[in-house]
Amino acid sequence: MVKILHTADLHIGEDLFTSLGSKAAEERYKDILDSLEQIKQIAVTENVDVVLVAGDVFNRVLPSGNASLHFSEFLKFFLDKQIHVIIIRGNHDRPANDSASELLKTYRILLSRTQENYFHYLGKIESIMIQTKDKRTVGFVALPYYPVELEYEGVKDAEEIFQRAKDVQRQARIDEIKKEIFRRVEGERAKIKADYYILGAHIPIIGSIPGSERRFYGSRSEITYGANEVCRLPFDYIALGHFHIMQTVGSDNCWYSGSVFRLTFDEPSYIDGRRLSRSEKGVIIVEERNGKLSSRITPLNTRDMCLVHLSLPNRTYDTTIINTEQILDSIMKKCPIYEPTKGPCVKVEVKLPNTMRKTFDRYTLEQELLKKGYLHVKIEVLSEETKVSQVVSKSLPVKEALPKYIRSIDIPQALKEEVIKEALKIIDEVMEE
Ligand SMILES: [Mn+2]
Repeated sequence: MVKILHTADLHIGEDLFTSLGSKAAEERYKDILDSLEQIKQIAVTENVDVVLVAGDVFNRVLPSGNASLHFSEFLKFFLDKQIHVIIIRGNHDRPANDSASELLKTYRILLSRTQENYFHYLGKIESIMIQTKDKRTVGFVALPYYPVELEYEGVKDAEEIFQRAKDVQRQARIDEIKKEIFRRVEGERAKIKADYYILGAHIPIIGSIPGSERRFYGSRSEITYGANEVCRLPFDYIALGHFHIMQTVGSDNCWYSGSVFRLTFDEPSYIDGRRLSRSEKGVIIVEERNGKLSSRITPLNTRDMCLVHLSLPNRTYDTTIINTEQILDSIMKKCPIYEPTKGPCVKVEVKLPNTMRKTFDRYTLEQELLKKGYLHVKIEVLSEETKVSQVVSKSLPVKEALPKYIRSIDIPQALKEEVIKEALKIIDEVMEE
């Protein structure tokens, strides 16, 4: 029997929480350790052969001593039990230049001969084969995150003059790179003779859900992939990393395991009291069943994060005294506290009439919510009268679009012309470089 635990995006690091108060920051860092602990237990209970981390072990290339220590302990736990650990390089693991060495590469040096056999850090398109406890063989091919700079080589000279030509050329260049990437992946796959084949990839796939509600439609700054390009590759299972929402892509054996805890309000557990089953956290167990690999989710218990929208109209509330109790009630309904020891983080967006803005006591509300047991409170006040201006047109040159946009926003007329003048000056300066 073959059993693999697929996880990704551990993002171990305190630096994620620097904007929080010290107590909340400490608790949030413990959330990461708590998830790592749960993963260890799942691996033991399920008796897995391999723990596959599909990229982004640390939150930054140079992790803190703490982050490094805690990952080392996590790693040692598996290696000592002769469980293979395979790590694919993610964008957060990648040093700024290729001559620099990432910390993950250096771990090998410290391992004993036995541990060494179970630690596999794959930083390029490469492959390894492992043998499971009952002598089945599994071939793993790595497709790490590919750096942005690759795309721009060779298109720089054309950049300023022919916008369209640039896009075409750029796309052609990316297509070429991708063709080469797939050629190498399939080459590595063909090199191995095994019972099963698994691809581990840290890549953005178009059409999947990165974190927030909307889908990912591509980006100009990185190599993106189509689900059909990746999931059709000849593998029994494709273990994806990079996007933080757990989801299948393209087919049943092509999964993003998602992050192991909620990093930001972009992956909320509740929106206005509605539980988002989509952003549940977990790891994926891939196992052999009836001669093929199938997958199932094992949940991780993580701290809740909620998004709450409040609208406070004039007539319900006195303009000078805001009924804090009433607001608290409504927030607590929209962001329930189920485990007092694991108080949720809550982001409250309050829509207020302009007349109430000055009297709205954000500080007291925050303090009251903390007293109720929330770990971290973020309050954003929006004025009801604020007009949201539309960005004019995608096809308009920036020097025309910007003045048009500035003229459409709600600021004094005299100021507008001033702002436009400054903006155009900056654009000219930037474009000269
Ligand atoms: Mn990533």
